[in-house]
Amino acid sequence: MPSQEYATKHNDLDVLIVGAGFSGAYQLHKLRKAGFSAKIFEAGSRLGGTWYWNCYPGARVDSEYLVYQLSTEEVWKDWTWSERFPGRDELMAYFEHVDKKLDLSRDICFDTRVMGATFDVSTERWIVSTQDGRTTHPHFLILCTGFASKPLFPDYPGLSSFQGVTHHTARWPQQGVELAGKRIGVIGTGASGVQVVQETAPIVAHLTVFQRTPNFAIPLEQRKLTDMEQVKLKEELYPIIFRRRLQTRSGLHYFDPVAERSLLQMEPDERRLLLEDLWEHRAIAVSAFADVSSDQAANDLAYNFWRDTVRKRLVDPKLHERLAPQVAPHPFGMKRLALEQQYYEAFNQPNVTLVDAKETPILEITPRGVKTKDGVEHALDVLVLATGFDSLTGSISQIDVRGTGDTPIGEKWHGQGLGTYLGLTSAGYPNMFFVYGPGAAAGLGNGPSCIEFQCDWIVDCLTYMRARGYTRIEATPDAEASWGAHIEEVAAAGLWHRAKSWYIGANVPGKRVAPLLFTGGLVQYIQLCRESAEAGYAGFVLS
Ligand code: N01
Repeated sequence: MPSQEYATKHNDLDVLIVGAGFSGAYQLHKLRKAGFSAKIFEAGSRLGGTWYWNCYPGARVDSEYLVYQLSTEEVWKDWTWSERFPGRDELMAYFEHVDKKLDLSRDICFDTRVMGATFDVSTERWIVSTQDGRTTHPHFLILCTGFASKPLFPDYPGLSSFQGVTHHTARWPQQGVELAGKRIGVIGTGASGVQVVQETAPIVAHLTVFQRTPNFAIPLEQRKLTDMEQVKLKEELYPIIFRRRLQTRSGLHYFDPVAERSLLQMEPDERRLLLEDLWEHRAIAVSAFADVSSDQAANDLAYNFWRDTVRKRLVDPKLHERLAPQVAPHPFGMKRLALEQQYYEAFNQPNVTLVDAKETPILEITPRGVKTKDGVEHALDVLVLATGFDSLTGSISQIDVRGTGDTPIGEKWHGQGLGTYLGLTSAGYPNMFFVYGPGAAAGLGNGPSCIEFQCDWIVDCLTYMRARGYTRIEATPDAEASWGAHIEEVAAAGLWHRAKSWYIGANVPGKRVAPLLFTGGLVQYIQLCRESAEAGYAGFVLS
């Protein structure tokens, strides 16, 4: 059926996309190219998704520019990066470039927060409502809400009584906050906290870092890029790099040479030499050995090497046990390893205090600052909440999404456990897809690799339906149950359950604890999604 006719017959809009980050932008572009009418509703005021919201000091991507971009030639052919790991401002400029090249904004409603979506069985359309009172009836709903769009706020008593300035890193004011010469407190030492600490330590009067669990941070290995090297890469390698992204476990452009090797079975001397060499050239690979994520003894070896290396950077021996403890509080790599630049050196500065919030927990926030259990009141001007997100499911369940059974999707997931099929859909919620969310190979590797695959899969699926006159698609409960069991089974082979991470929902008080993503890697994920499509969308009912 020609696309115009399809759109007319089924009234108004084919697809409403929620969210204008990497996934929303790419999804809109590919849907329009395939002849579907599509719009994006975006709560923020500019294109960029997570990069719009996370404008805190020091925000920077930890995936290399070569893979952390769209594979669309119109976009990359005349865009030049300045750093290997671009900062937030450069990423926002990149999104402006994407917008200009793909002419996206004409189909995006900014400052439009979607509050609810209900599937109308009689029309087979979604009724989508926004905060400003608008209602839209798309045939398909695609939630490009990412894994981290619902910030997690701590519930300390007195939080609102603080008379200084308080902001969550993911709700940092777009105009910035004056920090130079002030007394700053940072709660949380995940990737966001690490970046705030290393960025602000050199400029503030005093920095107090409230750390509950140490981050096992790894050097970022930043460097400036030249225009020439990018010209050469574009001429010779870019298309190969984008193809390669889908052939590797983490969506990167290289096969990790140590991914097939056992750290445990190596001779001690050989192990030591290899770890030192990796640390020098690509430190993150210390966590990439085949057995580090699945065997505690191998994991301990990687951790011990990391611990001893980091300790050498800390001047005060009292910091050793706090930042790089003798015994790891959780397995290495089972909470996301932040990539750092001079993070540990910040703690050597006289104006930086590390508060161990396990030993002396935060009791309350007072009008003057933060009070800890030892009776100390840490006086502050600015309090930074780097406390993370209700990740993966929270991005979707913060919207009141109801399918055929009138159950909000958050209630379904809280009550019955994570129900997704292929990390793309959920049974009982027809004509709805989500990208880079729960149940997918999201969050463990390079974002745009998984995102582009999922968005292309969805466009292919809608094209298939259009060609055959199908108007409704829904995952079967059986397929969903098998996918859920598979996710659990794959995760159980690793050490994931031994860390209180957002990968398993353990970072949110009261959240059901279970694997929230597919830990088998991108290649396997792609294969399983393709198998369903090639079998005429096995696991779905089409009508
Ligand atoms: O959040 P997190 P994040 N009292 O959940 C602590 C991506 N990202 O925003 O570990 C005291 O990792 C909590 O302590 P604990 C990346 O995928 C990427 O930093 O639970 N502390 C932890 O230290 C990342 O993994 C980039 O004991 C509290 C911290 O807050 C994901 O986003 C940059 C607390 C939260 O860490 C999330 O990172 C930034 C409480 N009540 C983010 N509640 C890059 O690309 C929580 N904490 C570089």
